[in-house]
Amino acid sequence: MSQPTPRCGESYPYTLKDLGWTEEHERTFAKYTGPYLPGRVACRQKTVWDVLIDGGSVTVGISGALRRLGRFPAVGDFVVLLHQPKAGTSTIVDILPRKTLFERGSTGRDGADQVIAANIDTVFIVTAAGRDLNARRIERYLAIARASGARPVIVINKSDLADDPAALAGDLAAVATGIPVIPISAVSGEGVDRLGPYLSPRTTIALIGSSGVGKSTLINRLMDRPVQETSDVREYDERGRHTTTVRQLFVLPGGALMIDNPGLREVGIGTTSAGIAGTFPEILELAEGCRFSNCRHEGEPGCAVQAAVADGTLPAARLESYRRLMRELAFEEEKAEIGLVRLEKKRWKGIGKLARDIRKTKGR
Ligand SMILES: Nc1nc2c(ncn2[C@@H]2O[C@H](COP(=O)(O)OP(=O)(O)OP(=O)(O)O)[C@@H](O)[C@H]2O)c(=O)[nH]1
Ligand SMILES: [Mg+2]
Repeated sequence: MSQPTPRCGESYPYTLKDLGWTEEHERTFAKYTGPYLPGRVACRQKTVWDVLIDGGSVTVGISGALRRLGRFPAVGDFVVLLHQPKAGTSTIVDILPRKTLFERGSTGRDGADQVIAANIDTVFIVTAAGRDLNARRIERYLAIARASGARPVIVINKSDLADDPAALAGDLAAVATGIPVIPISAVSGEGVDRLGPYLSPRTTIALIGSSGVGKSTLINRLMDRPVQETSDVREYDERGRHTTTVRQLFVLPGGALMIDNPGLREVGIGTTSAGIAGTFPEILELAEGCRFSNCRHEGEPGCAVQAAVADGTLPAARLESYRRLMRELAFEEEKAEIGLVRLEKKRWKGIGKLARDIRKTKGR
């Protein structure tokens, strides 16, 4: 192995099955005959990955081919390692097909860094009683969680700070139709047992939310020991200090796999409308009654959605939020299209150059 000691954490004496390895993975992996090992990515630090393997872990790099293709393994990925003990190296050479892919949308230029985690069953959208508890932010998180294919659960932490903890879930009732909303206190432990049904062995849960909401404090409580650093929020605006800087997967004592993430600064909506559709079901249902099938609910005649706002059935803030996310989606789609055109032009330039080089060689 290139570096036997994992950099992001401790050693992991787990079997592949404990890590969520299934028969389907086994079938996909069967084509690799030779010095190959399967594993699951627990942590990534810029150019090295901690990979959990049967009974241990290794810290490795990725093959040049994966790098050239821009295929960077994410935390939670099942990967194929080319294991060459004689040469003292082990390298990730492939990523097995992902069941779900959790991305934060296109907010930056480096697409690879937009991936939050892979193969997630459940996303705990963590917010906290106080300033972070904001319906618009939760709608946005719900849209990207739904787009990933994972099941979202809203966790309202710091219930011990609320004047009326029982009313916390009610604050999100309008935006979280059909989604479990669970108030807890990671510090006192109140309500944490209600997370139990989502923590079955071998299921993977990702924690997402703003910095300072208590994601790492929750991990420490569920691990029964301090595995992650935590730090106070700023008093004047209740914002966190971005204490966690790398994503990391932990195996909880009960056997569930949980990924702690750095606090998200911004969450883009990405280029898929599926998440938005699932987040605003009542608007989509109302839209069936609009006169025009392509109605954008922005003043068109015969708009059933705006009629619902006018008669008080639909809160105006909810429609505004839907419109904002749809506008963002249209912008992201346009950006992605421009990006594709550029890529295509670059490719044709490359092919043109290759053809000129061949002509030159032949002419000689
Ligand atoms: N009162 C109260 N404070 C909490 C609770 N959970 C966490 N905190 C405090 O909130 C602060 C931030 O907690 P962290 O766990 O570091 O927050 P985080 O979400 O991991 O933050 P980042 O790593 O920056 O993304 C710490 O001072 C915690 O002690 C809670 O249930 N109640
Ligand atoms: Mg943290």
